[in-house]
Amino acid sequence: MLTLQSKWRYLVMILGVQLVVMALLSREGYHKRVTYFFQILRKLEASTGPGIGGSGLSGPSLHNQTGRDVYANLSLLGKAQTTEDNLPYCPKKSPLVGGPIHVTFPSGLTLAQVERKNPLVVRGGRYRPPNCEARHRTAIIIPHRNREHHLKFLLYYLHPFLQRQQLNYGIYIIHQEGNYTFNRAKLMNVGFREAMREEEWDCLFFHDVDLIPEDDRNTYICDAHPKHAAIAMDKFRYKLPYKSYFGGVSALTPQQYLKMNGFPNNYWGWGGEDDDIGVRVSLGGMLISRPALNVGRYKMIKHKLDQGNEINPRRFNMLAKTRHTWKQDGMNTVEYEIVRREHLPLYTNITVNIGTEKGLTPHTGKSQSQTPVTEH
Ligand code: UD2
Ligand code: MN
Repeated sequence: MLTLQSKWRYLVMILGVQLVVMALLSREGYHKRVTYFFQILRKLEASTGPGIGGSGLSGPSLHNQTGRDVYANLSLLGKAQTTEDNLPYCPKKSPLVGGPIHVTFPSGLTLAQVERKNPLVVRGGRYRPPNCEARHRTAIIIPHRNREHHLKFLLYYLHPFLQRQQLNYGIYIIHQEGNYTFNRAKLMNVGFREAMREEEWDCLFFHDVDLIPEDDRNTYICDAHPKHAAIAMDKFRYKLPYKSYFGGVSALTPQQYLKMNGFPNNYWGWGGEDDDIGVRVSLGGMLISRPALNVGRYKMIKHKLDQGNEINPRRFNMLAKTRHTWKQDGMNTVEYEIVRREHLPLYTNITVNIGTEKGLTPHTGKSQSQTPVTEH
């Protein structure tokens, strides 16, 4: 038999359990409704813009990876402010950053369209957050020749990606003039000097033109040690190919870059220079820092070996000597001649004559990095 008091206790308990169950159910319903709402919103956005789909450019996805449109959230950036004084610092973690990005390569994309989709990017491919003072200044250095098609896609993806990270950034294309053998690492040395000439960047990203980041959380800022960002690429089945690998996309502060005497100037043609750079990191007394495997993801636009970038047969012999050569060859010896510097709407183009392995420039014979820069 229950006493009156225990009856009451029993009733109150039942009522409490009911209340908890109701609260849980309604919460789940709320979640469902919100998720459903966002699904509809995403579908609408995919069919009417502001994504590529909206520009009538929707193309087949190369891989069926889920993720959102790279221009999602861009409208939340705010309007440009007229007064730039006394802006508060941006939050340490940008509220605009999402997760995986859906990467496709539509056939009809033009640079003019990329420009229209990035109204806050100014001449030279520069940007700073309109409503807050950026905590980081990052320069992207891209070695380039005959890859305009890839460049267009990279710009399409990189601009909104960097804006969502609330960075003060600039994009530099270092374009090798002429048809002589390509030299990726030397172009990076040129990019370093020429970018630092323009602004006190606190981080430089050395970036292949054909690698598209696939996750918003891959933050384009520097670490305490040189960072290798492209650790998971589709071409290597999203795994690191080997432990000391340093190719594709890497990031160094100016101090780190100078500590290892920059990159080598003497790797002409394809291969080896990325491993040399990796060795320099440890010769400079530093370690390699990396993002998480699910974040440092990239898609490489498929391509063949370029004409003028044939495999360098001497790369293994050269690599064996890096520990003896790194102080004699690098940032302290780079010689080049600036041919053109253009502040274009989506990037700064620096066309450079880097000569051949026999030395600088058969045609002008000038001596180089000291040559006055031509402004256009
Ligand atoms: C790998 C590395 C790359 C580099 C190269 C060897 C990856 C993802 N990348 O790339 O970092 O170490 O091997 O040199 O594994 N480029 C031009 N025009 C040319 C040739 C090259 O613009 O005619 C530039 C462009 O930015 C390109 C980069 O140099 O992305 C590397 O050349 P690649 O893409 O032909 O070499 P790949 O994919 O084997
Ligand atoms: Mn490539």
